[in-house]
Amino acid sequence: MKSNNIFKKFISFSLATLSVIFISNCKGESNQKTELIGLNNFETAKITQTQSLRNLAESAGMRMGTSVLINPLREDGTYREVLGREFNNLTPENAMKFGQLSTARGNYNFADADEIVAFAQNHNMQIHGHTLVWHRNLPDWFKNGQWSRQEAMKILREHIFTVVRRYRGKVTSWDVVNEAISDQGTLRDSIWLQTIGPEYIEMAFRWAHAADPKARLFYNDYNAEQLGKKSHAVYKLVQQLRQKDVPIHGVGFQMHTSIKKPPSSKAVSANIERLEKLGLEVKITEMDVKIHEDDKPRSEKLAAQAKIYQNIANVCLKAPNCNSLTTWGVADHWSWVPKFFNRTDAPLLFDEFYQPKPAYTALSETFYQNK
Ligand code: 9MR
Repeated sequence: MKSNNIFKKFISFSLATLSVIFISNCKGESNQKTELIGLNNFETAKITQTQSLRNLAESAGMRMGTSVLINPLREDGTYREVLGREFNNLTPENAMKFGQLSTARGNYNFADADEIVAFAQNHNMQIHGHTLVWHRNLPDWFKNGQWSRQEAMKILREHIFTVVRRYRGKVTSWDVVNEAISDQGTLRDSIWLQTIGPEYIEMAFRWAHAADPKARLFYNDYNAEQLGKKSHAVYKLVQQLRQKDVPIHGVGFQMHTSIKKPPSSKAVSANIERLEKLGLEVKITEMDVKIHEDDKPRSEKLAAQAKIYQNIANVCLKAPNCNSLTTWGVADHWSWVPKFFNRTDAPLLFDEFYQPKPAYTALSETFYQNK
């Protein structure tokens, strides 16, 4: 149970030893566990039941998620195995974006998204849909067209209804609007703002709610996790939405971060807390921690990275309105980071051989301690 530490008393062995269990287990050597650490039967049974990250997270009252890409899901058996074993929340990294789904007006290809949804259902995972309204990854036919306000509204409404209706009852929560605030804390100048005006945001939430009244609806953004210009603007936006009775249930903190600029736990907590007072949930939706900018030895960088994951998990565990932590990718070689920044990096929980990294162990320990 969240914020219940009664099982702490079982942690009579060192955290380092605990890491051995998880790592050996991930390598499929779970039968060596008892000999490795000399636990009594009761303690061993406890760990065996909760050995994957998703199980550990669940017993701490949280969900452990990752984004998923269609290519490795189709082509890489190890990817599928790690995905199904370690995570119980899935966010399609690209497959549900407007630009991926729609090749011509009114024309949708749901093959990739359907496959991801089927995988999640077969593995008893929840799906966080991403994302209905964004200024990027739009279809060319829409980007290149000239639209009146009425037409743009019709397009947005049709898009939201088509996608949300298809996955009604399957997608538990949606990033309805993504990154609508600029880094300066103003409304981002996007095609949606230009064609429809600022009301596109509340329209999107209302339409998503009408299409699936049970889905939990989120506003999602980056660099708005701590207190500052941008997060204040996000706060103001969602506060206004609440005041207008717009159906919004939470805010996604993307949490793309790095060991050079680690987020302050205190500031993230304060931000989560003020959103709680508005009656809003928070999800950590796209976490990754870059290590490239630092010249220290790799082991030190991985330890610093582990600490950041652990701190954010702790912040979320302590907050009654934060129950989910999602990483933006399963393993380092599938991360968007090296491609986007054009340099090598290792921002995720598993390395390119799908071996768990210190960050994985740190999260496991944190969830275990918070059962
Ligand atoms: O990781 C995603 C990458 O594969 C795509 O090319 C890109 C454009 O669609 O989007 C990346 O994911 C972004 C997410 O959708 C929104 N927040 C920032 C993420 C990283 O850019």
